[in-house]
Amino acid sequence: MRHHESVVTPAGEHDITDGGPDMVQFLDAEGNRLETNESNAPYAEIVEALTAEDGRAMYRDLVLVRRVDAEGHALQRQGELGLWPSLLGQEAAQVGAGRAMRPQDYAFPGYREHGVAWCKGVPPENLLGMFRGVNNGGWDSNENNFHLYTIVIGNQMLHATGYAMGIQRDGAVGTGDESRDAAVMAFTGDGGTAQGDYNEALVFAGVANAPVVFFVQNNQWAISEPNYKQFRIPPYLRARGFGFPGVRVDGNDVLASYAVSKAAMDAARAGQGPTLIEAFTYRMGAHTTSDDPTKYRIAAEVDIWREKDPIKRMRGFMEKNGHADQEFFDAVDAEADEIAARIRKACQEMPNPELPTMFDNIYVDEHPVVAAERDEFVAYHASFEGAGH
Ligand SMILES: Cc1ncc(C[n+]2csc(CCOP(=O)(O)OP(=O)(O)O)c2C)c(N)n1
Ligand SMILES: [Mg+2]
Repeated sequence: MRHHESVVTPAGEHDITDGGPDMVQFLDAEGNRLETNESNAPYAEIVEALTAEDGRAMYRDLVLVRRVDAEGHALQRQGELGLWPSLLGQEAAQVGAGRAMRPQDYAFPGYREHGVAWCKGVPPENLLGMFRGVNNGGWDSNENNFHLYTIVIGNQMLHATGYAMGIQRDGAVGTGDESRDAAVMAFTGDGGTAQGDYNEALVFAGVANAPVVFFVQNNQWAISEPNYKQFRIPPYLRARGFGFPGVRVDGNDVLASYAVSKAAMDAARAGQGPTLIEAFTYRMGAHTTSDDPTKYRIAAEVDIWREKDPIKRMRGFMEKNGHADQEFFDAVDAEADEIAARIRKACQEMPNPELPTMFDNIYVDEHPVVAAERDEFVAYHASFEGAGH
């Protein structure tokens, strides 16, 4: 075994902390800029074109997104939300991808993509309503080209491919007009790659040469299922079988995530078809607030990944290169506090919906079973009246 943390399984050796030599990386864990090598060379030009100001903007995104996420977690623990899926540890993967999208590009998220939502301009307080149970989504997908969260694992890959085929048919691919050419980014996790929907979507996308980038955040776990129970070879290598390129990128390195995502989205918009990006990262927290990961994973694994923290890494890079001073870092922290206070207030002030509205919009026409369930539910709630509830 190369690393003590490798897991040897019937499917071979799985290293859950080291992405291997194919992984595109520009910054090491301390924020040192890595030399050009075979894996990162195709993307070096994109990174070189970034300015110190671009770096500061990315760092700000990372910190603010982490703070929004921490607030979501706290609000759940205080009883204000029913559930919260944390993105802790995956900020760089998401901010890199999100920043590679243009306004006309469309994102199809799962349920953990708060960082992509942020980059697409969805107000963070709008993410909370669904998890508070006061609405079924909380934002207009077409306002920011950011689809509603999808809980059904892998389902959004089909939506994404279909949407991308629509863009093709609209003729908004490969025209050379930067404000018109569009592409789609579809987000799922390592577990999502085992779904039928995912595989069907990739078959269609490949055959149609559709303008879609599949962005798989491999955070090593699908609730309690580790990678080795989901696949024998990693997602980026499986892309070849669908007929398009696959790239593994360091998901904790925002520069790498951005560069690989930008190259893939530029290619898709230009009519060169899909790319599969596997962002190798780690879910630092629980699956959701309903989960206790200490039941199925060891603390040593989490400790190894803590060292690879995406914010620490970017800050190290900026400090080493004199791209930001203490005043900047303090200002970002202060802004994070303001946003946290704002979304907390917004959450607590969200009006409760009328009770039976959750039974609306299930069928176009009234359905007898749904109607019976609604009546039973309303009667059940009415039974508490006068009982102090
Ligand atoms: C079709 C379907 N099957 C099962 C579930 C239950 N479920 C919710 S999250 C999850 C794991 C998903 O893991 P992964 O794709 O790796 O994403 P992550 O949560 O790690 O971001 C499962 C099995 C579901 N929501 N949908
Ligand atoms: Mg996962």
